Amino acid sequence: MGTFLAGPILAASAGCSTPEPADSGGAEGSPEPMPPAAPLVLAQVALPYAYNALEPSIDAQTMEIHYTKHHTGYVKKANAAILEEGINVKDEAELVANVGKYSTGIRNNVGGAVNHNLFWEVMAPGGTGMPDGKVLDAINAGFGDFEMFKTAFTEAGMKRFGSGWAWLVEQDGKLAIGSTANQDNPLMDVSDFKGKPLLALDVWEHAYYLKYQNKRNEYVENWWKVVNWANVAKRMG
Ligand code: MN3
Repeated sequence: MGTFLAGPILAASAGCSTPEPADSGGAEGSPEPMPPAAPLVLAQVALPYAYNALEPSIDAQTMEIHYTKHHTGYVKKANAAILEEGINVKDEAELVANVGKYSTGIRNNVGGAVNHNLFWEVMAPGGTGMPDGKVLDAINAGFGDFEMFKTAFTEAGMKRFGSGWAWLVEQDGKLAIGSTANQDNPLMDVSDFKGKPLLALDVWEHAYYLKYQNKRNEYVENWWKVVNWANVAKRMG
């Protein structure tokens, strides 16, 4: 019997080594209990570049700790909580969109897993220069020009008190800027800022403190140099 590998989502599957929960009785009142579906396993994306590849904007030590400790931790805790709480959803999108039905641990750790998967992919060594084409058109239409967009997005990151994220999202074909607290994501039912994420900036202190200490503004200013606009374009509908 061969190993079934459908892609990176299954690469981290813990299905074989994880014991079944003791109470596998299925839903109450089901006449014929279905065999339990394999639980959702969230994957941590491979970092698309080396830890030092975003220097000098983001230092190698911060990247390594951020990826291997913080992000890995969120993914592990999310997957443990999915099993522990017996969550039965068809995919990550369904879980994110209904996260309010579950525990705070699910909300925080699933958010941490998903948000960082996006964060790594919207950065690239040396950045990709200015956005162009449909991204620039949408930015100009939404915010006036690129500088005005940059100012508004930076402000969203700077004004987020404590830990959270700044976002560029698509809402009904238009772009919007906002921020969320903690690990909330604009696709979550519980988020007070909603939309389809195109660009994300982590403004938790763990994302910048080793290099920038309390100077979040310097971190954000240097982060613009590593934005992967090509990926933002891919994400746009
Ligand atoms: Mn982080």
